[in-house]
Amino acid sequence: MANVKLYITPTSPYARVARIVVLEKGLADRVEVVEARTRSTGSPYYDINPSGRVPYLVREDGTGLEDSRLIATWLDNLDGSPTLTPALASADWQYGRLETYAQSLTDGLSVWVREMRRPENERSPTIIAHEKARANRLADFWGREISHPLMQGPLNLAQLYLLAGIDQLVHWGHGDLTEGRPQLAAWLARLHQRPSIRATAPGA
Ligand SMILES: N[C@@H](CCC(=O)N[C@@H](CS)C(=O)NCC(=O)O)C(=O)O
Repeated sequence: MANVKLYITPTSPYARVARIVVLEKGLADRVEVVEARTRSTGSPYYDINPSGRVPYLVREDGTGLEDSRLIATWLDNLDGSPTLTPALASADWQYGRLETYAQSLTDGLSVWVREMRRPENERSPTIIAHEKARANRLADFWGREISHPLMQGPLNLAQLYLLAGIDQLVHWGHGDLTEGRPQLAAWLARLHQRPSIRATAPGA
């Protein structure tokens, strides 16, 4: 029976990371996924999570956890054998370096998508240009670094943040960062075959 609640929106890349972890760890029976109404004045969701952001997880004892990394780490540790959240400070710091670069791309793309969803006369060309340039620099970085064994090996959060960011951009019709980056495209196509990733695709 589901006694943990995970608040999401269907298109949030951060919520998607948490949803994939629920599926990958076989926790679908224990975690109820609830759609939250974000970004709307007076939403009842603000009484549940005052920050108004998703993902947000409420444990059996009523404790609420915000932030995809914290939530993913909590879920990954429930069975006592975490697999998806290697410590940021592990060995030579390569994992932490990759995860934070992946999150940096997704953070920037979220800002970009938010701007593009505003009515045209409310958009900031400066922010759009800034995020576009950042995304292109980081996409070049990922075009090279995607061959790193940690990105090609067993699933981890670095891979999930990168995937969720790239897919989010395509979903809103703002371009495909894998275009002209064949290794990145091949990596993404491989991940798209996983059931947890298909089930959580924006708009699925
Ligand atoms: N660092 C947070 C970011 C969460 C976040 O910004 N979520 C967005 C959706 S993509 C949100 O809830 N926006 C609603 C709002 O800003 O009110 C995480 O990793 O969970």
